[in-house]
Amino acid sequence: MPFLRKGKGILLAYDQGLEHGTSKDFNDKSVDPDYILEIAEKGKFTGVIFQKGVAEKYYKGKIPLIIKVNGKTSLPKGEPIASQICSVKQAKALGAKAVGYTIYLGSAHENLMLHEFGRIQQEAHEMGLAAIAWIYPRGESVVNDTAPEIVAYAARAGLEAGADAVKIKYTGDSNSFRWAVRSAGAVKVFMSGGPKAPTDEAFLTQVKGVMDAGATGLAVGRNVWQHERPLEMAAALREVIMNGQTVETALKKFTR
Ligand code: FBP
Repeated sequence: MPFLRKGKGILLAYDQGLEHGTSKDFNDKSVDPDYILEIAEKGKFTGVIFQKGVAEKYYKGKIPLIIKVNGKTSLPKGEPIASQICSVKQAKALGAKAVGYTIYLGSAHENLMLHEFGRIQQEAHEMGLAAIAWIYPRGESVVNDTAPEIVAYAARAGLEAGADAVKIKYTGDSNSFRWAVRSAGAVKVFMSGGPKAPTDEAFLTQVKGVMDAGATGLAVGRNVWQHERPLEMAAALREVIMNGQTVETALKKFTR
C-alpha cells in the first residue's frame, strides 16, 4: 500500500475543520493547511488525510494523499450520519492513493453508510485506490465506544465490508486491542489519535500498546499539530511505530 513504509504507517489527519469547526481545534498556525503539509513532509509521515477542498487548493504531491470522501459537521443533533461529498474519480484526479470513509456503526443510519461504503470500496478498487474505513461506533445504541467488544466489532465490520484498512479507537490496553487486531484479520489497523493527551508519555504509551497488539500504525491529527513541537512528536512516533522502540527511548526525541 502506497501509504505504508516498511509495512507501517503514520498518517497525518486534517479533516477536523469540517468535523469540529475551526475555533475548538485550531490556532493561528494550525488553521493554515500549509503548516500541516510542512509538518507532514518534514515529519516524514507516510500519508496525509484531507477533504477534497483542502487537497484541491493546497496539496503539492510530495506525500501520499488520502481523501476523505464523506464527512459531516458537529452542528446537527441526533443520530450521526456522514454522507459522500467527493467522488472516488475526483479523489483519484486530485492525486489520492486511497479514499477514507467514516461509518458510524450502531447509528440509526448505519445502513446508509454501509451501503455507500460498499459502492465506494468497489469504485476505489476498480480505479486502483485503497479504501480506508474510519469505523466509529456512535449513536444512542452505543453505550461505550471504546469497550473492547465494540472496538473489535468495529474492526471486524471493516473486514466484512471490504476495507483495506480501518481506523479505530484505542480500547485502553494492549491486550484487549490485540483482539480487535485479530478480529480485523488481513485488514490493516490504525489507531485514531483522539483529543490531545495530557502528556507526551501518555500518548506514546497508547501508541506503544497499539503497536504491541499488532497494529499497522496510527492516523493522528490533534496530538501532532496541536503540539508545541510537532516535529519532535513525529520523531518520537517514528521511534515507536517504525523502529519498535520503547516509550522511554522515544521520549528522548523531545528537547525538553
Ligand atoms: P485526531 O487524531 O485529531 O483525533 O484525528 C482523527 C480523526 O478521525 C479525524 O480524521 C476526524 O476529523 C476526527 O478524528 C473525528 O473526531 P470525532 O471523534 O470528534 O468524530
